[in-house]
Parts: sequence; structure tokens; C-alpha cells
Amino acid sequence: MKRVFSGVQPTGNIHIGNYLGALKQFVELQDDNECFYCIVDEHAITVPQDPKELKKHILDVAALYIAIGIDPKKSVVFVQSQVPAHAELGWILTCVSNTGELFRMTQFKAKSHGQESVGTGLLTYPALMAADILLYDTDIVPVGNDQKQHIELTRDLAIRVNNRYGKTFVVPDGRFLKTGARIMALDDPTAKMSKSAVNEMSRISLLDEPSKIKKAIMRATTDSEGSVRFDIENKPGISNLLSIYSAFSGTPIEELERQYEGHGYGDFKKDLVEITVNALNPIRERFQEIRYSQELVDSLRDGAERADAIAVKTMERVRDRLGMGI
Ligand code: AQP
Repeated sequence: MKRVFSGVQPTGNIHIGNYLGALKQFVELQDDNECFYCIVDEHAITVPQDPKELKKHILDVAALYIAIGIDPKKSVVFVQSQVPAHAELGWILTCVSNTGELFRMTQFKAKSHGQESVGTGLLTYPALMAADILLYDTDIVPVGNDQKQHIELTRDLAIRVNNRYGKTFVVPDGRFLKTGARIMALDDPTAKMSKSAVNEMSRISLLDEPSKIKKAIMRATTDSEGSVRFDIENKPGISNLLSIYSAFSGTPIEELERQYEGHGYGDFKKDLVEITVNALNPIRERFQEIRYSQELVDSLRDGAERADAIAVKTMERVRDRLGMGI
């Protein structure tokens, strides 16, 4: 069995970009692998968070994990700050990394762009992400395309430690999907769909009501050509909608292009609304059943204990290799 690790930041409502790029893979992988799915609250605080909102979002993400089909008895579902080894290994890997490679990260550049000053954690975040992954001797990391650079850094840090101190870490691989790995904003198909974008119509959250889904899709930016064709360069809006349609329905994009030949964007968008609403309805219903249940809190406590048992062992090995402690 291979080890799988991934996480989601509790920074807002999970959207279909998070789902189609990463979370859908979490469910697919859990039957044949040993999976660790984390809610990374230590990453969330790299930008200021309202404490009440953060707590709410942690439980929202946990409930959504279960609502999409993650079984907390099969997979280990837990909150990052409940396992102290994440912060400890994060510090060690911060010391192993160079400032140059951290300043090069495109996510740091994007999030710090135009700001007079940003928190140091925003810069050192990739070292903490590497720690999350390496703590569990992870083989596979299912993530969206935007995380490619961070996975590369994780691999570099693991190899660096192994070369300097002897075999310490498993070197993991990212797992990226062909369709859905980068879902773009509905109002601006040149920017990625994001939880923290100001415009609500830029995204579809997994908990959105059908009326909001319909509004966001019908208003989505397209072009004036009127033909349903995949062409990222010249038709980024309709290409993005084709990716969403294909990822939800399982129908290949070429087949969708044939199906909608001679139809306008209106017909295509109406069908996409139906496909999306039908996919999200059961998730929203299941979420309501479990969000305020004791079962949810118990699952997270159990998950943290199971994760901690492994993380503590990894830390003993790491401290020993690096000559730390007595
Ligand atoms: N637009 C996207 N398309 C495909 N995959 C995506 N992911 C994020 N956005 C897209 C993947 O979702 C997983 C969880 O992401 P995250 O919560 O760690 O944060 P993020 O990448 O920073 O996502 P957001 O939604 O843009 O959050 P904010 O606005 O808070 O920064 C990851 O696997 C990611 O690749």
C-alpha cells in the first residue's frame, strides 16, 4: 500500500476548483492506499484570520471531506495544529531551505505582490508544506497544478536532507489530473478560481444553492465567437467551462465539442448548470447532516491520534539523524 497525503486550507468555502483539482482524487485514492487528509490551519494563519471564522471553517472543511465521500474510518482525517510535529519539522525544513528558493515561489510572489509588508510565514509556508508531506513517509500527493512548484521544493528538501544526513525521508510524487487540475475564475478565466477572491460570482462553492450556481454559470465570461470549442489561448472562458463539464460528467472534452456543435453558449451553459447542481446537491445534503454532529468532532480527535502516532516516530528518526536532543 502506498501512503497518500494532502491538505486543504480552512480559509473559506471549498470551491469546485479545489474539488475537481484535488479532493475528487482524495476519494478515488482511499480504497487502495493509506491516506492522510489534513485541514491545514497552520497554513491558513500565514495571512490574518478572524479566530471565530477560522474555527468555523475548520469544521466546515472537515464536514465537506466526509460529505464528498472520504471515510474517516478508512482515511486519517485531522487538523494540522492537533499534531505538534508539523510545526517542529516545519522549523527544521525552514533551516534546510534557502531564502532564494523560497522567494522564487510564484504563490509567494502573487500573495505578496503590491503589499508593503507581509508575514514571514507567507515566505516560509512551502517548508511547512514539505514537513506536512514528509512526516508521513508519503509516496503520493494529490493536488491541483498550482502546487507543482511546492511539490518540487518538497522533493528537493527531502533529497537534500537524505544526502546530508543519510536516508531520512521518502521522496514523494505529486499526482495531477488531466482535466480539472486548474479551474479558472468564472469572471476572469485568466486567474485561478480562489476561495479568497472578492467577487462571489468568480467561483462556485460546494455549498452553493442551485440559484447561485445558475447565476454564476450563466454570467460566466465567454467570447463573441459562439462555438463550443476548447482553445485555452483564444477562448479561455469556454475552455474553462468545458473542463468543468468534462470533470463533473466524465465525458471527454472532444465528445462535448461534437455534442454541442451548432449550439450556442446558452444551451451549453444550461446543461452545465444541471450537471453541476446534480453533482453538488448530495454533497450539500450530507454536509448538513454531519456538520454539527458529535461524530465529526470524534472523527477529528481519532484522526489526530492516529496521525500523531506516526509523526512522533518520524520526528525521533529526524532528530537522531540531525544530532538533535540528548
Ligand atoms: N482553481 C483551482 N483549480 C484546481 N485545483 C485547485 N486548488 C486550489 N485552487 C484550484 C487545489 O485545491 C487544494 C486545496 O487548496 P488550498 O486550500 O490549499 O489553497 P489554495 O491553493 O491557495 O486555494 P484557494 O482556493 O485559491 O485558496 P486561497 O484563496 O485561500 O488562497 C490544493 O491541492 C490546490 O492545488
